[in-house]
Amino acid sequence: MGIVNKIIDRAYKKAKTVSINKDSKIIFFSDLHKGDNSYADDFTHNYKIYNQALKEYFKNDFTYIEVGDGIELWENSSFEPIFLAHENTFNLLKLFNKKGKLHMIWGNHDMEFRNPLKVEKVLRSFFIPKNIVAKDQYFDLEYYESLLLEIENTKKNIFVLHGHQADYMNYIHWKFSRFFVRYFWKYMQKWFGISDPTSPAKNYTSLIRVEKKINKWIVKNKNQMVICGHTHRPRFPDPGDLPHFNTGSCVHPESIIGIEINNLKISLVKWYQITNNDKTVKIVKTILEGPTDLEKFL
Ligand SMILES: [Mn+2]
Repeated sequence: MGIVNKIIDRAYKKAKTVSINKDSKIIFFSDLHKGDNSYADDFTHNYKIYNQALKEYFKNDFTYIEVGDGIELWENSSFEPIFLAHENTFNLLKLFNKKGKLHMIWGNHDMEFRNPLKVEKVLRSFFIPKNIVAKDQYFDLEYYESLLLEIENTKKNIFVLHGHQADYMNYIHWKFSRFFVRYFWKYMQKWFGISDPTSPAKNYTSLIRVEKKINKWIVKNKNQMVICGHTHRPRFPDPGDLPHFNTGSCVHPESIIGIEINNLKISLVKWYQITNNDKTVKIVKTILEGPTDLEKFL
C-alpha cells in the first residue's frame, strides 16, 4: 500500500498542468491498444467508430486527452506495423496536435513513451516534415505520466492518470509483463483465443484491487477528483461518492466509451454503430451518465 501511495503522490506532483474553464470542451479516451490489425489487435473492430468520433470532436473544437494505452507496444515490438494499420487514426490525432488540443498520457502498454527520445524517434520516422515550420509542429508531441486540470479562478483541479500506478506488477515490473505478453500470450490469443491474464481488464480480482488502491489514495488526499483508465471498466460516481472516474476503453465489443467535459459538466459517453431498416449503418453517440456539474465532485 505504501509504495502505491508514493507512486501516485509522485505522479500528482509531477503532473503537467492544464488550465480549463467553462468554454473548455474535452474528450478523454483510453485503452485503445492499437495494434497491427492482426487477430491479436483488439482495436480493429472499433476503428471506424473511433475515427468517426474523433472527426466529430475535432469539428466541434474539442481537446483530446488520451489516458494511456493508446498503443499496444507489448504485443508488438515495433511501432511501424501499428502505424501502417492505423495511419488514418494517427493523422486525425495530428490535427488535434496542430491546434494545441492534444494531450497524451502513457500507460503500461505504451510506457516506452516515458522516454521523450523514443517519442521523437517514432515521430521523426513517420511524420516526415516538409519544411522547418512543419518540423516544429510535428515534433512538439510529448507524453506525460499525468495531467492536472486546473479550473480557472478556483483552487480546484482534476487529476488524470492511466491508473497502472496502482497496479504494482504493471508499474514496476512492466518490462517483465511486456515480455510475457509479447512472447507468450500474443500467440495464445492468436491461436487459441485465450485472453491475456496480465490485463486487469480480464482479471476481476486485480481490477478490484487497482480500484481500491486508487480509492484509498483519493480518501487520503481530501477526496481529490481522479480520472483514469487501465481497468477497462467505466466508472461514473454519483455526487457524494468518491470522485473516482474511469474512461472505460475503446476495445469494448462494438462500442467505445469515453468521458466528456463540456461547460464544466462531466458525462460518460458511448459511440456505437446502428443498422437502419434499409441495412445502412450509422455511427451514433449516446450519453450513459451525466452531464453532471463538475463542482459536485470537487
Ligand atoms: Mn493499462
